[in-house]
Amino acid sequence: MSDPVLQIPEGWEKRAPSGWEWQTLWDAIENGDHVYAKERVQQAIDADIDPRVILDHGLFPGFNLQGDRFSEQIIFIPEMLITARAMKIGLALIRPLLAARAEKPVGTFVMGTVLGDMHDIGQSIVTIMLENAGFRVINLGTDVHPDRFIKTAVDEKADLVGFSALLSTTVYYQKVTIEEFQKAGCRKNVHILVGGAPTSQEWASECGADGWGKDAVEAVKLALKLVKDKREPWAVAA
Ligand code: B12
Repeated sequence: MSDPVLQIPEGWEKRAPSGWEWQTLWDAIENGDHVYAKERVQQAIDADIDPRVILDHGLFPGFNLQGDRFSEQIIFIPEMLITARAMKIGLALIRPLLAARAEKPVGTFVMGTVLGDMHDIGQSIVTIMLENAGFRVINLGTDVHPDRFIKTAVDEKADLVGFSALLSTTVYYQKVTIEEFQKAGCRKNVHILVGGAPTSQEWASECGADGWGKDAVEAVKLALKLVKDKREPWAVAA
């Protein structure tokens, strides 16, 4: 069990909306108890709590706490993985609720984490927010080879493509993947966004992306702006 050095900061109780018992959900995520986390998220949904509130106030506190412990090497991969699994089960329950708010698709977005990188919590959140804003999102998951990004973008006639990377060793594949789009002759058909903790606006410009999203909110703003600026249409198959 994790060292109690790091705790959920005081004040979370005051920030979280009252009238619902959040602590048990924080604990379930922190301890990676995915069965109980799922039950509590479902109970929050059944209590008509806004899914964004469940994400921000229910899922993040326990996840961020474990994330900080992982960074401080107080816990290691196995503990972090079970917390990530509980987080993802919670995300999966709220995802359709947020997507259902959207009316008609504003564009098609292909999202994935680049080659060699297994981190997918951040890009899953961006996906949920994009769906909430009306995008049809095809999420390719993690460790995505450039060819797969290209094939999916072509097949789905994507308007935008997003590459997530969390490791300083894998951000390089954002650049490589953009170069592969160029070589395949389809860079002109899509807007490309990059994101993930080690990225920046400076990096986005350097690697030839059309934009960088610091977080999910920025990513959505940028995607909504770019989708209005049409790229060259995809060729229609004969
Ligand atoms: C969870 C986690 C894991 C989990 C991943 C589980 C999963 N399913 O994702 C596990 C345990 C598997 C893991 C493994 C490893 N990890 Co790790 N991991 C983390 C941790 C704790 C949290 C990452 C996260 O989910 N953050 C929360 C999300 C919400 O934030 P985010 O991803 O940045 O996303 C936001 C934005 O960046 C943006 N965004 C994200 N993607 C995109 C995409 C687009 C297009 C846009 C526009 C925006 C956008 O929007 C998101 C939402 O706001 C971080 C440390 C930390 N505290 O951040 C380390 C961290 C990223 N891991 C790290 C390391 C070193 C590893 C390992 C190499 C460890 C090891 N020794 O094996 C392995 C690598 C495995 C691999 N090949 O990928 C280092 C990376 C250091 C570096 N700079 O390279 C970190 C920083 C920890 C540390 N300080 O040492 N990890």
